[in-house]
This record gives sequence, structure tokens and C-alpha cells, in this order.
Amino acid sequence: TGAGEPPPHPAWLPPEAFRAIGARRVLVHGDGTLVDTVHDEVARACARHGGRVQRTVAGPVDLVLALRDSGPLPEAVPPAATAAPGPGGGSPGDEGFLLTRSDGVTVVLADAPAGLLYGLFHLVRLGEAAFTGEQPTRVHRPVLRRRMLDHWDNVAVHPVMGQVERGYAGGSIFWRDGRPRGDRHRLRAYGRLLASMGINAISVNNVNVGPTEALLLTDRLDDVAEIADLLRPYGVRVHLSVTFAAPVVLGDLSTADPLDDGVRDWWESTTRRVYARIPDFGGYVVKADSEGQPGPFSYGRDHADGANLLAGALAPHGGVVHWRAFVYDHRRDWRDRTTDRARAAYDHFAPLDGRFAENVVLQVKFGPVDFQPREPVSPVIAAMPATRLAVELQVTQEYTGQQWHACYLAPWWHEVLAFRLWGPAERSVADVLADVPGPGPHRGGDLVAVANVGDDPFWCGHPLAQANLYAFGRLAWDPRLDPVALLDEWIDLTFPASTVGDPALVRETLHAVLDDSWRTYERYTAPLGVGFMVNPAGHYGPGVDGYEYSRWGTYHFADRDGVGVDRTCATGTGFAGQYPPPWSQVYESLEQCPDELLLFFHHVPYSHVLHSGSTVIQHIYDTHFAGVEEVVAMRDRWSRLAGMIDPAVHDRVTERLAEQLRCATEWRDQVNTYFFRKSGVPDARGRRIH
Ligand code: BDP
Repeated sequence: TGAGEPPPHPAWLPPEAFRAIGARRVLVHGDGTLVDTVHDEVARACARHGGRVQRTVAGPVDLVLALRDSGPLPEAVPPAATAAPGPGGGSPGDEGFLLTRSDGVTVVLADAPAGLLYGLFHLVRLGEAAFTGEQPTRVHRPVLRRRMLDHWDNVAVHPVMGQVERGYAGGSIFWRDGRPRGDRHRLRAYGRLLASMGINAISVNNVNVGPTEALLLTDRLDDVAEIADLLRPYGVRVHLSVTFAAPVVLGDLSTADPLDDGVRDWWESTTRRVYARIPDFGGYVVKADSEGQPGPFSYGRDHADGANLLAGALAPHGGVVHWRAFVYDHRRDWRDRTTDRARAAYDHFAPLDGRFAENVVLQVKFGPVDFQPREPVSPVIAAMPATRLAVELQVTQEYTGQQWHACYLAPWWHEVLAFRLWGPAERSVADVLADVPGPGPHRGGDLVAVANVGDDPFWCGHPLAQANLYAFGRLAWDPRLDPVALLDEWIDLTFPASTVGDPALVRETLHAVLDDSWRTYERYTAPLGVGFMVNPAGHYGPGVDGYEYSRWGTYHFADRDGVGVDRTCATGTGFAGQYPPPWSQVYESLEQCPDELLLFFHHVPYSHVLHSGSTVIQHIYDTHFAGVEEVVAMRDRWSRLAGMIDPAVHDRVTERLAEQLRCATEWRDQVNTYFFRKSGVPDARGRRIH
């Protein structure tokens, strides 16, 4: 590796991915840190692949990457290249770019440096295709303005959660044992990966803010500034999770009451100091009144009061507060069937719509409960037309196999983003975030996800879990992208054809293993949307009654007659009524409710016949047997790649697939046996159930 080059951690963007660019004569034109980043990337590629890069116009070139606002365009840009743009026209804006090719020159023009950086990575994705034929002018812009990853990283090791809460990829890349790790190479390499998929914001500490983490806002601000400095060259802004009790914990105040003048002054002056140190600081992330975190309820105030307090302190500096809607009572009485955790976010927040300040982003988990492999889309997204929203996904695989199981989540996220909360002819979740005009107001929003990255040599524990990270970033850039096409992009960038034995077989195998892997996972775990049959200690593997008699509010209510949660308005918790029509009626109705969500909304007898024609009990048996068979097939397919790709990657995935098969078999046997014992109904196909 050359000077200044990060060490080769196996991830997408190996040097070979830059072959097409590196073999060209390139002009990088413009000034600024991000333009320097573009130049350095191109220079490294050229050093390796025989091209050359220059920053001033001299002689013919094959590729121009130029800022438009840095004076007249270099003469290397053919006049035709600046003709009126075609599809996606208009100006590139802060982060977009214009791509065109004429007279044998490929041209990327941007109005701002971030656009040039994204343009470069777009070229990397295109490879040789960026340098063939004539190409009409096209403008590319991110559909969503903020594309964010939240790290649930602890600064100090938490006695139960460890260094990274729900982290399955080793330790934190930022923190170790209470201090910054100072691994500048790793952070720069991370910034590069983030930019390559279009992420422009991260928060660097856990939403559950402990005493050491709280100090990042004040005494330990330099530690945050150091991260911001390393990620800035890649167009990534840093955000912090803060505790609502900060004025008490850090400021010696006796209250954190959001309506108290002293509290307001404290947040204002503290925030001013943050911006003095980190001028492009992004803002705060807050988990309040949830799972033990402090919040405005302690002072008899509501969450609009709380969020607006922090928003007020951030507003003069252009910052935002991501206020999480994940608020519920985690000390429920399990004998009480009338309250419902699924209802909580809507019950708390829908009445507050219209009261949030401009720079509050209400961050809503995609489903009403908690990142299960199957849930309906959260009704909060439809209930807040006057509030800016962020939809929160979970890239870290807390409930989807913890990066031991291959589970490509982009198809699931795609379903969520494409879901039309007001009915089939109305706007999708993606449209709401993109602020696509439609009937009724909307404020647009962000896509945010909990990150799956750690100090593991493969970044994500499971090398194939990188595909989730990559696809998330790309969906945040444009939530309408197709998950299968995104997998192809990731394959091309991770396993360039020149680096593998049989590129067609590699591609085919990765699709065979990953395309349907989320549904496979769904098949061998909790059935028909009922969720949470997981082991409470760590959420890995089956725990058929693990949460059934606990205080967390996540039950399946299986008994000898049937299973499922009655969330109807007629006889249940009324959650179905939180949806606008037609979904309120669809979910209310036993006949219309989609099979995959049946047990989320209804308690039914085991003999209930699904739309598929199968009974609930037979469906449980069939899907669990099928799920395990699919994992066997995944393992067998993968074994054929031995010798075709980097052996370290191959071995790691092989190891993980063996564990996935063990665990899937355990899920199958426990879930099937459990329901066989409850129901007494044998498998119609006579298979052995213990
Ligand atoms: C749950 C996790 C817990 C998080 C919580 C959250 O189990 O560790 O703190 O979500 O989102 O899924 O705040």
C-alpha cells in the first residue's frame, strides 16, 4: 500500500474497483477538502492502473471531474457537455452532480464539493461503462437530504451491553475502554465507505447515554471533534446522542425541566461551545422517557416541550435534533391484555403533530414494536403530516441473526419504503420522506439506521452483512432503488471480476445465498408476524416463551386453542384503528389481513385457514422445515465458491453458515415442538416433530 493509504480491510472498494478510472488521463478541477479527497482517490487509482491525474488543464484528458463554481469551466470540457440536461434535469445542488460524455471525454460537474465526491463513486460503480459511447447529460441528486447511521457504541464498556450495544462485529471503531481508539486509518477507511454509498451523517455514541458517554457533550468534546475532523473530508457530519438529564448530570442544575429558563440557558451555552469546536456539527439524537432514559415526563412536560428545547439551542447553528418516537412503558403487567406496546408511539406522538419546531426530526422505528423480521409499517408515519420524520431501520442484525446468519435485509426495507400507508394509489413511505407532493401536507425527512460496523476485520462480522450496510446507504440516497440491483452493485464493488475465479459463478452464488435470505430467516423463526419468540438473553436463537410472562409487552398468547395478538378495534387492543383507511379495515378484518401479519393483528385457532390454503399450524410446520432446507442449500451453494474468492472471506462465511444451520435447526425444532405440544395437531406430512 502506498503512503497515506488505509490498510486493506476486506470491504467493498478494493483497488481493483477503480481500474476503469485509474487507467485514464484525469483532470480534477476545483478547490477544497472534498476535492482533495477526490484527487487523492484518483491519484491512488492512477498510480496502480497506469493513468495520470492533473489539477490544471494541460493536454488531452479522458475524464474531467470539475466544480462549476470555481471559475470558467476547464477547456477540456467539450462544449456539448454543458448543454441542457436531460432526465433528472435542474441543477445538481449541494450534493448532486451532472454526468455526461461527448467527444470521448467523460465529464462530472458539481456545484459543491460533496457532489464531486459522489460523482466519483458513481463512476466507480459504472466502471468501463462510464467511458464508452456518447452519453446524454444527466443530473443525479440524492432523493433524501440526510442519510444517517446511528452507532450504538459505548465509550466505556457497559457491564451487560459491552462496547457496542447490539453490536455483532467486535468492538467499537471509535471507542475502547472509556477512551477514543485513535485508529485514524480505520476511521478514514470508514469515511470512504460511507461516502461511497452516500451516507452524510453519523452519530457516534449509544442512544442509551451512560455517565462517560454524557461527557462527550462537554468535557470530552475534543474526542468528538477528532472524529469529525477525520470524517469531514468524506462529507460526513457528526451527531451526538445526549441525555435529556444533561443539565443535571453535567451542569449541576437541580432540574432538566424543559420550560425552565436556567435549563434553556444551559443548553444554549453548551451547544454554542459545541459549534465553536465543531462548526459543522450535525445535532443531537435523543432517546427520552424510554427504557429507563430520562425525559420530559419527569417534569410533567410532553415530548414537544422536550424536543423543542434542544431544537431551540441548535437552531442558530443550523443543527437538528433527532427525537426518537420509541417511547413506551417497559414495566408492563403481563396479565393486563388491554394495553399494547404497539400502540405506544402513536398514542404519545400523534397528538403532538404540529407542535414540533422546524429543526426537530421525529425518528420513528419502521414498525410499531421493535425491529422484528416482520411487522406492519408504523402508523406514526401517517399520523404526523406537520412533523419532519426520520424512518429508523436496523442494519445491525439484533433480531435477524446477529451477523451469524446471512440475512440480506434490503428486500424487507424496500417493502417498508414502498408501502402506501393511505392506500394503493397514494404516496409511499419513500414519497413521504422525499416530500413528493400529494394530497395533504408533508414535511419530508431522513432515513436513519442503526449501524452494523465494528472493529472486526470484515467490518461487520459476517462478510455478507456488508451488503446490508451498502444497500442501506444507497436506499437512503434513493429509497426507490431495487434491492436486487443494489446487491449487484455491491458484488461488483466487492468482488471485481478481475479478482475472482469465475465472476459469473460468484454473482450467481451470492444472489442464490442472499436474495431470499430474509424470507428464509422469517420462515424458521417466529411465525406469521407474531414476533419475539427470541431468547431474552441477547435476542439470539429461539426462546419460545422467553418474553411471554415478562414486563416488556411482547407476547404471542399461544395456548391450546390458538395463537396471536388481538389488535383489532372490535375485540382487541385497538391498534388496527391507528391506521388510515383502507389499512385500518384490512388489518381489522380476519378475512383481509395479509397472511404474513395475521398473528400480529389476530388471535386465531390453529385450524384457521390462511389465504395460502394452509392451516396456521400446518403453515408453521411447513415453513420451519422449508427454512432449514433453504439454509442447507445456501451452505452447499457457498461451498462451490472455494478457491474462487479470497480464502479468508470464504472461510469466514463458511463458518457462519454452519452456525446458521445449527441455529435454524434449533429454531425449527423448538418452534415446531412447542406448537405441536400446545395444539396436539400432528404434521399432516408425517415428519418427525420432537
Ligand atoms: C431495542 C434494543 C435496545 C435499544 C432499543 C432502542 O434491544 O438495546 O436500546 O432498541 O432502540 O431493540 O433504543
